[in-house]
Amino acid sequence: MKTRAEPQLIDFHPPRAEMLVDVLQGLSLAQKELSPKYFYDARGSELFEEITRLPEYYLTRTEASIMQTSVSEIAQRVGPNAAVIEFGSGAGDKIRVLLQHLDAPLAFVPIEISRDHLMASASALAAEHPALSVIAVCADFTQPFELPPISGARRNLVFFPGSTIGNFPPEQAVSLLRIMHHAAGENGALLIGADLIKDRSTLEAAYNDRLGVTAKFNLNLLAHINRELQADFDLKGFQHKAVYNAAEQRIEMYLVSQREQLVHIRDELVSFDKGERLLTEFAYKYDLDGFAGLAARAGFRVEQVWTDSLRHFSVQYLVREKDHASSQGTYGQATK
Ligand code: AVJ
Repeated sequence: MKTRAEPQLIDFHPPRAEMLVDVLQGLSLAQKELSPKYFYDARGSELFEEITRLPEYYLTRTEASIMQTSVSEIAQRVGPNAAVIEFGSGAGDKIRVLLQHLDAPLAFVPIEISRDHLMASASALAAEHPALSVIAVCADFTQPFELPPISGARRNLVFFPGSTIGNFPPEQAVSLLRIMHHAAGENGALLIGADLIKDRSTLEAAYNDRLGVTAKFNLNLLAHINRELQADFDLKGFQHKAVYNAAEQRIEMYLVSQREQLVHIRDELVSFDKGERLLTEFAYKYDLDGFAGLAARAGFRVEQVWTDSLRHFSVQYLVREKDHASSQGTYGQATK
């Protein structure tokens, strides 16, 4: 007999046709590109979990330690009876420490494109917190989607950890922050992880690990496209490359074509020159002023910043600026 209600699922999972159009569009640009959101099939999610445990990849563990030491202060700021809305909840590990410390949270709304991850983590959290109403939303959060109505919460807290904001160039980042500003609602707040600018060698090592897990993660994008769109990328024909572009304050990840080659994607042919670079990901790095500037453009004011002793990473508490134009303005797509 079932003793507990399963979490409610609201499904906006994008159809495969959308991925095909998006992939072909990216490959038709002079600088060919693929969206980093396609990294995360089942294998890609597994490889990312492996990345987070690498000695060079300081981001996840630094953020986790900041959360551990600051969670009481964060809970104090949030106050009682909050609804927590997590963008890109993944396997659902990051929310635990927060939910354990918040004062009687009312609802948890994870938004995640991988339905398997979403349902597994939503069910587990519902079981751990019987009083919490868990509403799982399967969606690509860079596209417009409707949040379910959450009644009775004193405040919405949007949670966006991991420096995933760094995947988006400034204009798109502001659009995404506006979507979160809207989701936070009146009196709402955003708790966000942002990776900080540091020396090149630390940054580049984090994206060029010795074991080659990041290389596998990058190449798996092609395997995902092969499977999902019946394409024939030769994974041995491309090599992983990650460099820090200091002028743009971002890591750039590429797959470099090892020879002249043709790739079929359904009825389309895409050609690569030898040495041609296919862009797969940006990971922007911030200084505190620069990030506050981005936040301000989306109607947020930075209320508190927590960092580690090396100032490698930041967790920031942003509140909605009263009467900011963007609360009524556009909060459309974060990508193209
Ligand atoms: C999950 C987007 C924050 O940019 O550091 C890790 C993804 N890419 N290694 C990042 C990633 C290569 C990660 N984010």
